[in-house]
Amino acid sequence: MPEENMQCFKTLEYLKNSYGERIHQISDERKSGKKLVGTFCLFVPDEIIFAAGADRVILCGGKNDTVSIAEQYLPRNICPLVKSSFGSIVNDGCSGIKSCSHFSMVDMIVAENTCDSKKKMYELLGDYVPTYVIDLPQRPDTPEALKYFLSELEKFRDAMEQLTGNKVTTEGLRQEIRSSNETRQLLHRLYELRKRDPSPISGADVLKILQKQYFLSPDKLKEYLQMLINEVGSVEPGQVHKPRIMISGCPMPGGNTKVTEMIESKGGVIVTEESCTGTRSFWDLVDENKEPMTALAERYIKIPCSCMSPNDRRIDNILELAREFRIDGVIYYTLQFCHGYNIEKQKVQKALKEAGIPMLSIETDYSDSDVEQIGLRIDAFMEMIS
Ligand code: BJ8
Repeated sequence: MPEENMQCFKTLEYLKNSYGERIHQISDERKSGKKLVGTFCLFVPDEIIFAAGADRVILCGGKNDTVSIAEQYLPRNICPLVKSSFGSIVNDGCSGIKSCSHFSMVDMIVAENTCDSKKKMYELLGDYVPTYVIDLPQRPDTPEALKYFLSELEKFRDAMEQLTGNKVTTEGLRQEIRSSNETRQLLHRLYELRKRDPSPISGADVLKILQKQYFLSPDKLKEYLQMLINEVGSVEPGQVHKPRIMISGCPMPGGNTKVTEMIESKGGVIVTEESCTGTRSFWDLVDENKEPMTALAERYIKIPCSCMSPNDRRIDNILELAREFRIDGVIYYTLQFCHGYNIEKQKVQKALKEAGIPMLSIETDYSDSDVEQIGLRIDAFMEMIS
């Protein structure tokens, strides 16, 4: 956050320069025959990809400049995340817009059946990159759903074995589960520090590392997280209370920092995010005592994405986070044309009202056209909750 009395963390400076290093690592890996998998969603278990000896990068687009490329192929009225992602992949450079190098390096996309826009985008992406789709059951609380999801993960494991030529062993999966749980625990420690009042780190700074969570290698991510925790943990306790904000709703992939920065430039501090670039990505651990494939299926099917129905688990999580992080107000953040999160807003609003927690709803895209109008609404909200 570009605010006086906020710390500058060295870790985030190093993180800023991590892109080139990671690209070198990936190209060296590819030269030695290692496969690279691209993903778009939390429902794809990293553990299976790594246990097969492949690497992975996230392909979700958060930049506005590739949206116009996608609009040559896709309808305008779909969410900017899908358009930006698609635009980055199909961009042939003729438009003069440069896509990040990793979009052109993946050997296979591993997709999932979540929202309609993504499902249909994956059908088109198959023309550009081999695309494997995990079929996700969307009524997660039934025993049949778990059984079906487990069978889908088994098929996915087989597909990874075929791609890499490596066998996924039970021991390999156990090791990857332990490793991913270590990352989740580090993120819990970082979020524990955000419970202080005032928070020793801004939401904009936490977002920088969360946007790289599925881009960096797991080892590098752990190294950065540990460094950041050390730095944040040694910040002197501050005195000035700022309105404590929770963001809830759509993810904010790399390149998209608009609303986060606006909230914090208006005097609030984001202390937690109920989002896939937030707690949804790490809150639950995988049970290390169970048979690994079953444990993965049980953990991943519970992710409270709005593509699930019913999705009451999400409301419970929001209320729990609001209590734990002593939230003064929630900013409900949706991307335009994201029907799932837009419709679920009604239930979230009702639950927060009953709990006496104020909420402001912001629906936006990746452009700057609405910055002034959103700024005025955030100003009024801050005044109300201060
Ligand atoms: S688990 S939130 S990463 S699907 S914003 S593309 S939902 S129309 S990103 Fe997501 Fe997985 Fe769910 Fe998380 Fe569709 Fe909405 Fe666009 Fe979205």
